[in-house]
Parts: sequence; C-alpha cells; structure tokens
Amino acid sequence: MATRYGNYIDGAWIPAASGRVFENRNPADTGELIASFADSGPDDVERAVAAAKAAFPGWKALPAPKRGEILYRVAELLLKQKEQLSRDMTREMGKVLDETRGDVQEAIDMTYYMAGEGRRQFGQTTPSEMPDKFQMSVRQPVGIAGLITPWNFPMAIPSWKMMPALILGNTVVIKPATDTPLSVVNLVKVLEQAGLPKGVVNMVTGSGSRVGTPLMNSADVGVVSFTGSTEVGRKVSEACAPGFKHCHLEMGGKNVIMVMDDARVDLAVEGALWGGFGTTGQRCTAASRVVVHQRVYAEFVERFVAGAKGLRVGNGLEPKTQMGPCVNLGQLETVEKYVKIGREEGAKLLAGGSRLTAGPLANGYFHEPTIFGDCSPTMRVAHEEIFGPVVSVIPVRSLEEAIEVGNSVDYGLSASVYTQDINRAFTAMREMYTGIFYVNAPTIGAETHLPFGGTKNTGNGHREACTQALEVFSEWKSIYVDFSGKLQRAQID
Ligand code: UN1
Repeated sequence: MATRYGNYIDGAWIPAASGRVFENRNPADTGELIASFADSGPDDVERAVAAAKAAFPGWKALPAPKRGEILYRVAELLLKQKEQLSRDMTREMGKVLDETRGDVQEAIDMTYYMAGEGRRQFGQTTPSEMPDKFQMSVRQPVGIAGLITPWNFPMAIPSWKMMPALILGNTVVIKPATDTPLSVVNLVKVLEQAGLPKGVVNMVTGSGSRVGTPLMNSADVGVVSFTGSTEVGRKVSEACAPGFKHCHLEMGGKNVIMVMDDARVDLAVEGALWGGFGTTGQRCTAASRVVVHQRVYAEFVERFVAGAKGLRVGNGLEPKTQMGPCVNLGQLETVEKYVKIGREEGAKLLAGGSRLTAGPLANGYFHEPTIFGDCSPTMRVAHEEIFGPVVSVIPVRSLEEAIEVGNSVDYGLSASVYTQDINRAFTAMREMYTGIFYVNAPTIGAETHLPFGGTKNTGNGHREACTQALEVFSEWKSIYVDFSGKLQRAQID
C-alpha cells in the first residue's frame, strides 16, 4: 500500500473533500510509486483559506522576534533532516542528490535569513517639518498569502515564499506542484514539529485549475506569489488585477553565457556544462544559450560537445550520476519537440538529440544532453524557453554583438560573461538587462541574501530572497506622532 498524504488544514492532515487522490511517481523509474496525495478542489481551498483567516489575528499579534524563534527552529530541524529530505526530493523530482541537498540547503538558508528578519524588518524614521513631531514607517502584514510553487526547486522555492510571508505576520495557503508534493509535505511536517500554531500554514495539493485558480481568485487572499511559466503567470496577474491583490511572479528565462575571445575556455566550458545541464536544464536560471566569440568558437564547441557527451545520465540517487531525468513525460516531449524544431530550422545538432531508453533508463523520462551549434539568434531553439537539457550555441564577432544577442530575447533573468578583461566584464554587466549577472561563472547558483528575479517576461518587478522579498508580503504604514499639544497644520503654518 502506498503512503497516502492528505491536505494540511488548520493543523490537521485531512483527505480532500471529494476523497479523491492522485499518484506521484519517480521520474527516473515510473514503476516506483512515491505516494498518493489529495486531489483537492475549490471546497478544500475554501476550508484552507478559512483556517488561514482565523489564524491571522493571533499570528499577527505574536511579536516578530517570537515568530522568528519558530522559524529558527524550523531551520534547525531542516538541517537535521537534510539527508532524508534530499533523498525524498530526488525520488520525486529526479535531480541528482548533490543538487537536492543544495535545494534543501537553500530552504535552510532562507529560513535562517528570515528568522533574523524577526529582529529587523527595519522601517524609517525621518525628521518632521514641524517641531515636536515624530515620524516613522513600519511594515504591516497583508493578511493571507496564496503561494503557488513549482516542481524544479520543490523545497527551496516554497521556503522563499513562505518564510518572508510568515515572518511579517501573514498566514499562508500553499499549493505545491503536482509533480513534487512530497517535499512540501515534508516542509509542512517540519513546521508542525517546530510548533507553528495551527492554521498559520495550510497546504492543499492538487491541480492548477482546481486548486491554484480558486486560491488566486479567493477574495480573502491578499497576496499571491507564483513561480512557473510566463503563460500561467499572465493568468495569475489577470486574476489579481481586479481586486488589486499584491502579486509576485517569477516566470521564464532564456539565460545566456557570453564567452569572449580572451576567456579561459576551460572554465567557460565547465560553466556551460553546469549551467546548461545542471538540474537537467530545468532551472529558470539555466544557461540555455551560449554566445561565443568566433575566435574561440571552434575550441569552445569541441570541448563543450566532448563534455556533454561524457555526462553520466541516470537515477539521481546513484552517486556517479551527473544528470537525472526530465520531471515528467510532458517535459520530455517538449524537449523532443524542440529537438525536431532545431533540426528543421537548420541548427547543427552537435551532441545528443534523443531520448535514452537503454537498460535501467527504460522506465524513466531520460534525454541526452543536447547541443545545437551554429545557431542564429532568431531560431526558436535559441530564443524560446525549453526547460530541458538543450543548449544552443551562437557565434558572434564582438562583445557588442554578444550583448545585443544576449538581450534579444523576451526574458531577463540571468546572464554571464567569461572574460579576463575587467572593462569588458563591467560593460557587459551594465548593458545586460537582466535581474542577475555573473562574471566568470555560469548563470545559475544565486544565493539567498541577494534579490532574485528578472526583467521583461521573467518577472513583474518584484524580487524574492534578501529583504526585497518582504515587499510583496507587506504594506507600509507611515506614522506621525504630534506631541506639541496643539494643532500643527502641515505645509500651512
Ligand atoms: C529557479 O530555477 O527557479 O540560482 C531557481 C539558481 C538557484 C535557484 C534557481 N539558486 O540557479
């Protein structure tokens, strides 16, 4: 019998109102059932929102440093359970164990960071225009936060959203991705162990249409934070607009590594392999384009192709595996679709290009690390997000052309330049219209204490992580205290 997990509502684990469940299988071996989860609907969302609403006044009233103490305990417990949490995550999502350890570590880092915000949440004090008057600004929570989280960072991204929401005094309803509910169940269990009061965090599992949509449409939800595709992000934005809900969106990317002719090519190749094929290319920050100066193009491509062909693809739990499967059949089929498109539009297939089905890979969603060379920037493989192990290499003649090509996509999450010339590095840094920029490092690997997010179709102006994460989950209140004992009329007396 598979383990069956319910929703977590008002501090209790309960089945969906309909009694329905859905199964979650290991993408490296679909014969392995991870567990079954509540296949919830609007009724379950309504219950969860009601629980979050009832818990809000008490949680808001708890002093922020006390909320921080609970988060601190959460971080300690996550650290203790890191290995098991990582193994569970590899089984349900597929990425290799080193990377799932990194994912859990990001959750730990974010939780410690936001626990610290329990003693900061700095506002401002400013001088008044008038005598005997004091003024300051403070943050206040919005109310109920609806969080809709993706499968590629199954614990990190839920924590990026949940921890800032909680430390500010909001209560939460979270809908995990249907491919990775176990990692959110595990996170919620840790919250429970840490003594989080009931109703403060509620989790409802199920589909986007039956859980995500009613959650973002609920009149009681004051802020929605979503990570996923640009297409769905636009719908979230539209759902939030009529009621002026706060809305944070973190969406697609088509990130670029730019390799200049003075670059250390060995380092750039390592960076492109990690940036392009880490997490099987399924990161918003993945380096799915590499723009290479023509003087080092041949050398770079030769080494990059050799590196990609040498990557060991397999079950992420095996220590020798370097790249796991795609998360589900849909993603694998998208990868196959783009391989076909690339071939048709004349990109040169230099490595990979096929599904992997031999031996132990037969029951998983595996695909070869794939490289297209001699791409022009307008080819679909070179400017649409694929979210899989496919990298397009584009030759250029100068830094200026690299920047132009780099900026020519609809997304703006992350970019990087490999060069030994500090002037070129700073020029590229200034000119790339992205939220994240790297010098002599790949496009992935952001840390939790700098803002995370992007421009154009990647985001809607908000950032996660760092203190910027507090913005969407709070409202500022400006406070004026007049202790003059008389009426002072601003801008008039
Ligand atoms: C994502 O893919 O949505 O910077 C997040 C990185 C990771 C987070 C990626 N720390 O690659």
